[in-house]
Amino acid sequence: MVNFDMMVLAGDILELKALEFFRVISRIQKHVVMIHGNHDCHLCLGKIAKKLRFVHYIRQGWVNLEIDGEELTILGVSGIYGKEKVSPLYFEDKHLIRLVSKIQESCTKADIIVSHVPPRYCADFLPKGGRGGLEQLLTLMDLCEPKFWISGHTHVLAVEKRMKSVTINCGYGYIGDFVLIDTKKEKVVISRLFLDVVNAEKDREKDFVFAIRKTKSMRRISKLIANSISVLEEDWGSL
Ligand SMILES: [Mn+2]
Repeated sequence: MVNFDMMVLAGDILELKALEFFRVISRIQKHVVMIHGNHDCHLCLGKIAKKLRFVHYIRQGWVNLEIDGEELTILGVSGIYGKEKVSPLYFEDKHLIRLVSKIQESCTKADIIVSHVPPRYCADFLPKGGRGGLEQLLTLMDLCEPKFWISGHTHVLAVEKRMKSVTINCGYGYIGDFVLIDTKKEKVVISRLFLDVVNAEKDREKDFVFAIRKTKSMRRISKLIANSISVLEEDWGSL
């Protein structure tokens, strides 16, 4: 419905449905920048990005892309914050400190930052009121001065201006929330498509939690699914 040059996905993208996601994404043929959330097979995202040259997966770092004649640096922070949680879906202070020193060494400024969890007071409204953003992420805002900060996780579609940045929460993607950004005119449109979703949320949540409980490890289930992807790689070629 919309002509665009780049799609940014702010995490909680595929849960465990790697092949379905691959089928959709492989048809896009435009740059896709994605990070993982706390409901994603992160190994699958990595594999998909390796397979499709226009798809870029960032764990904690950045990519430089030329989009419609414009050089853009997009910095990504995957996962959510959790102290001493040994899981690839969480990051700790030490990961942020590592990222900050990498940025300082290379004097990197970012045009766009994408993180699954929003920074504090930056389009971080919670569905039942209050704010759910992470204070530590504001360091990246000071350092990189992004024009746009895109996040998700808190499920409330919102746009707020903070310092030099327009901060955007893209809300609940699978019920149709989306955001269009014109980087040149610095214009943002938030919108919702009304999709026919029948109580999908509870089942999806249940599937995901059940799969993790069964294998007792997110790392293990990610590996299992990612391995099934390589078995099916030949099928992917014919899609
Ligand atoms: Mn999330």
